[in-house]
Amino acid sequence: HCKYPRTTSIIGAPMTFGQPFVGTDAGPALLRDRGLRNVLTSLGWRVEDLPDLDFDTEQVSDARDPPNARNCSLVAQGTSKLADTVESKLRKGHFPLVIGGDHSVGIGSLTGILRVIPDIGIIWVDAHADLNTPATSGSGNMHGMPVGLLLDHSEENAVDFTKLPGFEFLIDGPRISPDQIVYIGLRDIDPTERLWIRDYGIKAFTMYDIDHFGIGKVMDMAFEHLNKGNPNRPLHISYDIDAVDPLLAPATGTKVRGGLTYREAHFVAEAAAQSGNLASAEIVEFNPSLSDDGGASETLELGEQLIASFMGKSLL
Ligand code: 5AB
Ligand code: MN
Ligand code: MN
Ligand code: MN
Repeated sequence: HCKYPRTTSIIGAPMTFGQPFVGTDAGPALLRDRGLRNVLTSLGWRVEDLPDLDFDTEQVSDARDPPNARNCSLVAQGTSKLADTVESKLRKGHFPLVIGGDHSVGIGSLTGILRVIPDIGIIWVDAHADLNTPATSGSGNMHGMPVGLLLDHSEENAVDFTKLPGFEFLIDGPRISPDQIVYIGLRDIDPTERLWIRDYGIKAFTMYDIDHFGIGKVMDMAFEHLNKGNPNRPLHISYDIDAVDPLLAPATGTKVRGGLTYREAHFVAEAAAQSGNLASAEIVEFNPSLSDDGGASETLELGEQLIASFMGKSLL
């Protein structure tokens, strides 16, 4: 059903409000300056390089924003725009490539994708599960909630979106079923997240599993899970750069030691591309201001290379 050559739409989503640090808004511009467009064209893509979404706002956080969902009205405003953009690009047959921004942008990307492809299989590459809700989050930071907000919860865990100013668009929005997502690279999980991963039976490959089985076997098992019943199931990859070991990717806000090696990080991206089923992708959580210049450019260079890998660069 795809038209060749395929077109990818670069969607810059310079969101900072999902976490406390300024600087996560710099990702899209810096990756463009490095020559992202040429990386993609050299892989054979037609490229639509859109202007960054405008999340710049004079509006201060709504006074009704609850403390357990910080800056919720600003996150809602941005993610609602992003959802509409992703939806419209997918409807045109484009491949949305979302560049964050903090991981709260996942709320928008996933909502947009689910409106068009409700059955999308999701590969969530992250040190964290991002499965909190305002009721469970210890930090109130919404970059820890994209999966938690969109999951099709049991009644007792359901999120009350009427208490989250701006998020009315999620009240009747599409949801992720627990068997629709797999985690890769987890190593810092909050107590309720752990409980829910077990209770809902979400497929999760932690760093322990990667050490135990090797990344090749882990990705085989991830696809086996997602492709049960449909070998051609469309897939989305959400790549949080903090999945990678902080020695290789220091310019990010929530570093956790013991992450993916350089080759493991690439293997995950290459395997996603090799599946032939990738329909959209997102990479998030660069924060060049949280590292020295060397660390910042090293992290961005890695990000660019990972994008090349999941957009189809092969070694041979
Ligand atoms: B990230 C933590 N679970 O909820 C929380 O970087 C961290 O998008 C969230 O994965 C990390 O604040 C969010 C402790
Ligand atoms: Mn994340
Ligand atoms: Mn993370
Ligand atoms: Mn992070």
